[in-house]
Amino acid sequence: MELEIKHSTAEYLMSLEDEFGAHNYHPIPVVLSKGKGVYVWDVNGKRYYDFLSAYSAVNQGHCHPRIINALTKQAQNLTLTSRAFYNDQLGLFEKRVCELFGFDKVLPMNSGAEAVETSLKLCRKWAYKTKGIPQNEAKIIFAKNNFHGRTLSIISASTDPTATENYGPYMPGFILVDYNNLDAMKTALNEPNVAGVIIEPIQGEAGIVVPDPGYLKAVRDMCADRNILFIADEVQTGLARTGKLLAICGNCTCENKCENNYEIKPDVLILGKALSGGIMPVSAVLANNDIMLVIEPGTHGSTYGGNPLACAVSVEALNVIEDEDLAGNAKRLGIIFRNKMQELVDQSELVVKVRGKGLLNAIVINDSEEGEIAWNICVKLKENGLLAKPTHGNIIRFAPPLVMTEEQILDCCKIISETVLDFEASM
Ligand code: IF1
Repeated sequence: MELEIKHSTAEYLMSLEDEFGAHNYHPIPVVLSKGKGVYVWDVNGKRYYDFLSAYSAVNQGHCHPRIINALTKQAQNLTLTSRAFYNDQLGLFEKRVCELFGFDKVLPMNSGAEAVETSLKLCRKWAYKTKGIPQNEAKIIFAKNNFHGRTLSIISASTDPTATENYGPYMPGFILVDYNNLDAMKTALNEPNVAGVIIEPIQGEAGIVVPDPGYLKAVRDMCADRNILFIADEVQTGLARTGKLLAICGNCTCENKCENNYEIKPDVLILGKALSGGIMPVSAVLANNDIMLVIEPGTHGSTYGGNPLACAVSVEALNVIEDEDLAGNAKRLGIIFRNKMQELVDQSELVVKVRGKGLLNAIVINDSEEGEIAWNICVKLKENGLLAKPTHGNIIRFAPPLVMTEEQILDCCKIISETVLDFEASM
């Protein structure tokens, strides 16, 4: 009995990670053992609102029953074949994804970073085979303060020292421009041999940075005018998170032109995270035939990419997004959330700004770059039953599962406001 209790204690489990795990994260001190919908429970049975959603991978809520059923049903039959053979789930997934997002073809991968890498390889190959850029001269434009993943190529375009230090030498052929600056983008687009632009419709890790209305559409149009690929990284912003199926919209099937329907259709679309509802790594790159078909058999792939288990899970994860109108719910609750946070901004000296779209939001704390105050507020939020984590020091990201109810979001706003104001009073 003694040993059993020991093995389940939070302290013991955290000590195991410290002793046996690489120290590549600094988690909030809570040990989770169960998740359901908008809630997670720690090993002591305490319940929390999950306001991070595994960085927007759990849009459908933890352990959604329909997606778990799809997982367990497929897991009884066939989980992995490799792409050396066909399987009876991949084509169904590809059809579903292409018709939902309006593209001719999809290339399935696993992590978001793998999908981003795939899009960069696709862009370069298209540049050489179709656009006619001289071999090894293709340039791809990234926004400063971007986050597209952790591979050596991707961090070669990062401006975040913590992501890049001591990882050189770096991948050549990348140009960096200020985000949300059309003049800077135009100058870069006029450079020779530019093949593509890869951009987050809202910069997540940078602190939920929403560009000015018209910016994305203007970049998209400048790319089209110059035969340069516009690559949208919707790994975090996609799949209903920002109140629409895609943050750049453009693929909206709804009649009403919502106020931020940018009417943008990217040349290449990157999806990940909630593409599986938080069950397993599933990512995808979508493009039309004139771009996707530059990749020929044997020139790109992955052991698990397009595995039948991932395909069955992903189809149901997409069905849930549509059937439960998660985009509409995110849009509606996001407005309520930002209004409540604006009330907190008005009351507090600590909170200087709220920003975001749908249920991808953040508050900016009047704090040092290190973000000690933001971190301590998150520890207090944890004690008060809500889990969130600062991004980039003084910014606290709030991204709950999109299955939240109005009652729950109001309860969370109350927890956040009371926690911040109590913390402020104690300073
Ligand atoms: C970590 C950040 C978020 C992403 C976008 C591609 C990827 C991500 C826009 C790569 C991944 C994750 C990675 C995770 C924390 C989280 C994150 F803080 F790192 F930046 F969400 F903002 N494009 N984002 O946001 O997808 O390979 O991870 O599946 O690395 O700590 P992945």
